[in-house]
Amino acid sequence: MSRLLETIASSEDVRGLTLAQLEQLAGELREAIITTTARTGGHIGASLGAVEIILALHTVYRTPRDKVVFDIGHQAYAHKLLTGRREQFGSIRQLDGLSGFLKRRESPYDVWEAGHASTSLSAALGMAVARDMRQETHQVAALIGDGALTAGMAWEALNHIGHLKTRMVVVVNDNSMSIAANVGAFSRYLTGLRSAPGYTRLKQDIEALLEAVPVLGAPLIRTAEKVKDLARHAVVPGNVFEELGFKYFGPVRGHDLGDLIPVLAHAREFEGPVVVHVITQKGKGYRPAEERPMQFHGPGPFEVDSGRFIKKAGPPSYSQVFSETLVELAEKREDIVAVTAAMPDGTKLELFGDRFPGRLYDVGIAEQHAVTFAAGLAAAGMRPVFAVYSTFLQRGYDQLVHDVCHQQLPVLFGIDRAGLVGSDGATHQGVFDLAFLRPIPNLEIAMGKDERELRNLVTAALERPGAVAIRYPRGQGRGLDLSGPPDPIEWGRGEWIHQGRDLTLVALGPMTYTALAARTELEQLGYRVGVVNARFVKPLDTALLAEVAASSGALMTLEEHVVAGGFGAAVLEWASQEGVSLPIRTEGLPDEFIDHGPVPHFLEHYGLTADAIVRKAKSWLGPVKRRA
Ligand SMILES: Cc1ncc(C[n+]2csc(CCOP(=O)(O)OP(=O)(O)O)c2C)c(N)n1
Repeated sequence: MSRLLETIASSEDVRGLTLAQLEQLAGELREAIITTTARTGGHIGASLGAVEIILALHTVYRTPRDKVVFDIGHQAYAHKLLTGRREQFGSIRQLDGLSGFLKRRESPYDVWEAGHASTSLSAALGMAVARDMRQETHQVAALIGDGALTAGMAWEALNHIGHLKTRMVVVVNDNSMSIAANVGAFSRYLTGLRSAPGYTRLKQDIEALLEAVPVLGAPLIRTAEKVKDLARHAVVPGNVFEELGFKYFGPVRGHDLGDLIPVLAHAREFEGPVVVHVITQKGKGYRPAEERPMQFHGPGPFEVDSGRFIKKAGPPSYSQVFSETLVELAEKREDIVAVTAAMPDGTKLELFGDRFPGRLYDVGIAEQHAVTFAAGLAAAGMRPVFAVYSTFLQRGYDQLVHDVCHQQLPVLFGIDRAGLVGSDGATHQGVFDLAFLRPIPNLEIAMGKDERELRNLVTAALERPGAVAIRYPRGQGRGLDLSGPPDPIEWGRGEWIHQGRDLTLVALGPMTYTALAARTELEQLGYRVGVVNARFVKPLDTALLAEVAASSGALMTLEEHVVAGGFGAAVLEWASQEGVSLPIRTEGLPDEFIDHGPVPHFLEHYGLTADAIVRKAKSWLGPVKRRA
């Protein structure tokens, strides 16, 4: 049997294949996804689960003329392989390689870009409305997971689509999983639909149809009219989608192309909005991923044969230290409650949940709700802690301003993955949080230089009267000893580690260690260099800054965050208000979206390594002045 994948240059080539060939191609796609992600890491579980859906979509829809919008885009590896990117596929998530999500500049088949969940329905509706306004005829489909359907944004779109009755197809990829097991009443509802009578009848009708039409592909699509009858039988009385104004087809077996293709073909021709409810298995076709779907959601490299992760052993991550500190504190305080928005594993709050199962709430992919839910808990006397990736907190901004800070409620935000994140790239960089948090009254913001300070800060933050945001980076800490009780922290005070007459490096978070390394080199060259570990962005330690300004010739701020609105900007605001004439230079990230690639590469590229800081300091300060 000759291989097919190498013969597919675009989705056009998929449309001429028979059912047997499509099934063969599904196997080849899986093989490519498994062997590549084993080397690069990536979203293998979701991508394996969506292989047949993607094949069926490209068979039935005239992509890219018909628009297929992928929610998040982490499940779209088969789509990349089928749309002219097979040869570059090995570069996925690597520097200058293919993105791990969709990218409009990568391909005309990528009609929408996302890394955050639940945008697909709104975007697809926008495209469908634009089509209708221009009197065009193509179809628009959105592929959304059951996890992404837990977000309010998806429901805002369903509400609007049902109201407009716009012609479009919503394919719900239901694998009962978000990253962890999916949660919520709607997830339970979807599970209930699986055993509804519509499923069996739909299946029987499809089988009858297939007996009449043995060869799949184009001929079958032309028989889509015959499939129309299926719709009548597939309606489940009282189905929530039907009540909202959609036609509901399903549930459909999502790894059976013989089921998927005729149903999608019929949905394509339907005049109004349609939901096709597809049942899939995350990790399908690779046993370790089927058995451990959470670990195989987005792993690093692994051995294909054993499914063992190739992970460097090392110190605990910042996320783990954050969660373990909460456990430590919660042993003595019953008011501490933890909240996660579908990330119990990534944030490591699962450790908290293991110890206190009744005190961890997973709200689903619902960051806005998570923030206001936490505000409600705080208003009723609890001490809620919401651990959330910096990038996903962007979703909960109004709730942070209006519900938490305006009411002066003591919610602790653990801002995980603050800074550069690496291979997830532009949609996931945690580099904007200081800029959007700093202007909010009644919010204090801190970042420790290492995991020991993170622990100290978390402990102190839970004694504060109002809201606190503590940033910490992705990845492992420095392996510091965390035995013994946390050290007391003087709230609002930075740490003046070294004094220096020529220049003081004022660093935020782990950049303090970079500053210390730069100082060592600069001192060897004869410069007198001070180092401050800022610790607090708000309140800013202005007393310390004033002392530094009085004793140092220049000041350079360092942060892994965009310069605009960041920590350095806070220092500049203070300096201008106080009339400080000291030369100040702010070092951080530029005003651009930073793509995927190794964090050290970008630190080098943007001049945030010790060597780069030495170079900048030398050229800024000029030659060493000889002193008497
Ligand atoms: C707003 C937002 N919050 C959290 C995430 C992290 N995240 C990425 S994939 C995922 C699970 C998505 O589940 P589902 O939509 O069912 O797709 P599946 O992976 O199961 O195919 C989550 C929580 C995200 N991408 N966006």
